[in-house]
Amino acid sequence: MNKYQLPQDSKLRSPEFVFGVATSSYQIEGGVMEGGRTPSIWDTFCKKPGAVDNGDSGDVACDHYHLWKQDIEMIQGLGVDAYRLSIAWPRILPRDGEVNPEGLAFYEQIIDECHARGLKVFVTLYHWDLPQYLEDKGGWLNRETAYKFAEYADVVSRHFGNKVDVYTTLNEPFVSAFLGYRWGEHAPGIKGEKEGFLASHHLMLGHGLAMPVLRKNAPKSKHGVVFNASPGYALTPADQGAADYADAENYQWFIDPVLKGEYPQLVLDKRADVVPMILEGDLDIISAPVDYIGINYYSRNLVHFDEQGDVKKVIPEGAECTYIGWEIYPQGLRDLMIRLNERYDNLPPIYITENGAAGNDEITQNKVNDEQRVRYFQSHLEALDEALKAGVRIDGYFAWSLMDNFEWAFGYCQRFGIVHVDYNTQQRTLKQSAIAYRNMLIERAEEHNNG
Ligand code: IFM
Repeated sequence: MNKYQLPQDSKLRSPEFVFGVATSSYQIEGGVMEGGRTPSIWDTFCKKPGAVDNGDSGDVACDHYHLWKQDIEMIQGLGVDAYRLSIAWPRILPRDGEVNPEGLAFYEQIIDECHARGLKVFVTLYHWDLPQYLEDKGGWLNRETAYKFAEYADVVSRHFGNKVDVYTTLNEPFVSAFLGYRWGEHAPGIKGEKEGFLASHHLMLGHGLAMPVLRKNAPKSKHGVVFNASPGYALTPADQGAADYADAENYQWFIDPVLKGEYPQLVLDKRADVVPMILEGDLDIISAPVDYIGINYYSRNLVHFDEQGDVKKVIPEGAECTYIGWEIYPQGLRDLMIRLNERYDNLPPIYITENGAAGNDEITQNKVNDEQRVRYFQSHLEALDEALKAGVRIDGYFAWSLMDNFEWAFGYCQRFGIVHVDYNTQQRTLKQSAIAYRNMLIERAEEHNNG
């Protein structure tokens, strides 16, 4: 297939629907010692023996720090409407309270270049690269970090103001809190049930504190937050409770405080032993109105109760998985959208801020035939169309990722890009999945040009 097919009557064909590509700072930039940047928790974590596959780190990554201009030209060439990137906090505030003009200038040139090329800019403030100096004071286990985050949001949004089309406070607080502070698989590598839940509350508090700051400094931009979400499914009818609990911990724990001003009762009851103390007023802060929520969708959670009554995830026998081992389940995207629409009376518009597949892609004669990823995108766009037809308001879709990059604890062996990166030469090559995206977008543009 050399072009994704969109159904004839689909809202995905409308020029208002935003198609984009996404990246994050630590995963692509490199230049970790340049431009006045100081270490983040990921620089520290990568140095821990065994923490990251193959001992990889983001030291060089895709060298986007130097190649940003050609990368933006490439993004424009894909025909997308928008680019979603993140800002590295330790580039902006390399030391507590010290603003780094060089860091601001680095992102400003990117934003300006995007606009000059007709691309909207979606900026995430926190995609996991917490300054190490804040981790040294307890990181997200320290309530003070939430206030530091609001200060950082103030510095960025005072500088860029309405120039950023869409601001995102946090990317995937589930992952920051639970992989970082509960299961120890991500930076800073802390393991503890109480710690994970405490970090989650402080992250959400940071989001809530940042919202009025962003609105004041950038009144014309849109503001929101991005969640990862994998809908739960019961392995057998007797496991429905497990699926409900999986939903509660996986995404309701993070979305409910924002949209309902409360934490889900299922988690409060089951995890009463570890749920943190929530101070009076916190939930009012966290539930400040948002203009949109972003959803990152990759797969589902098929679950059952084990003999101890714990919720366990399984991959059904024979299911097709991507290279990273995640089941391909496009129907989950449609179901998730419908579940969110049913659960929240005040659901704001949704952006699918990430969706994509990992591969072990090889390049032959300058071509990358990533046919599984092509099928992945095609089937997920169809699922999205079904959700739109079921009445869910979805305003945009971003492929994860623009290019192969540092896939956290997996290092560079998991390739999520629609563009292949040769890490020896930094050569970028459009994979078949990128060509199909571009061709679909060209067709869509022609349709509009022809009225
Ligand atoms: O690479 C990550 C990204 O940083 C956040 N969402 C999931 C992606 C794939 O694991």
